[in-house]
Amino acid sequence: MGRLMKGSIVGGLFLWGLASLSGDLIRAVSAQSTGSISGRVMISRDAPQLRKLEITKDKEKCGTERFADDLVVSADRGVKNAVVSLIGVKGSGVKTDKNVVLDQKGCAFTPRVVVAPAGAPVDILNNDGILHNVHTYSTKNTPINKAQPGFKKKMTETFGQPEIIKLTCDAHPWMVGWIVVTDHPYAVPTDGAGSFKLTDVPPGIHKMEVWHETLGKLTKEVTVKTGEDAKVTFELVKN
Ligand SMILES: [Cu+2]
Repeated sequence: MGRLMKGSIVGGLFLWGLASLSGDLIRAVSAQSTGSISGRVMISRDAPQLRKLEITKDKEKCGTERFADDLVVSADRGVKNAVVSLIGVKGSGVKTDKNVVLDQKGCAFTPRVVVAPAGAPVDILNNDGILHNVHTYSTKNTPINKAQPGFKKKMTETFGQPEIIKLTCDAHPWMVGWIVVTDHPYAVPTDGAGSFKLTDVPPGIHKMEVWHETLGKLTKEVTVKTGEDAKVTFELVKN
């Protein structure tokens, strides 16, 4: 190998090393210039008794015994499927390249609540192999009312305007879901423990909102500091 070639390989490796180092540095700096918010959404009193749903058809796919999942509460009062978001904040753009997936599984929307960036494709799946009929109730986005026969495994829809959209199935009256369309990346549903985490939040004082389909809304103010995780607990009142 000639000296020149050897030199250029070494030089190339050096430059590559420098480039990856600067990439790491940029990532580290941007992580350091933001903070995060984590916490839980709780209910003010013990969970109410589960309500039994009446399954009237397609029992081989839908099952015979189902309980309502409009209010799912953990043993220590954490509320699942609430959406925590920042309000009045402009993000650095929402990522619309990844499809949001909403399945119809065992005659239930799964997950029941999804967050969808405005303009992002939402794949509505039907793996039950039976007729579902997706029906949305929206005012800012054009409502959808479409039959999805068993053979149609996927329908892709987009929602351009921020809005909380209720979703039902006209074939199975107990099926309810929600698509929360946002124009910023700071929105997330709570998990089974009622926990949430918002990351890459710009430092400053932010107004936060939690929404839950049966417990309503609550707002709070939070101060986010660079490199720190602000803790917030919401307590939604169940009358
Ligand atoms: Cu259905």
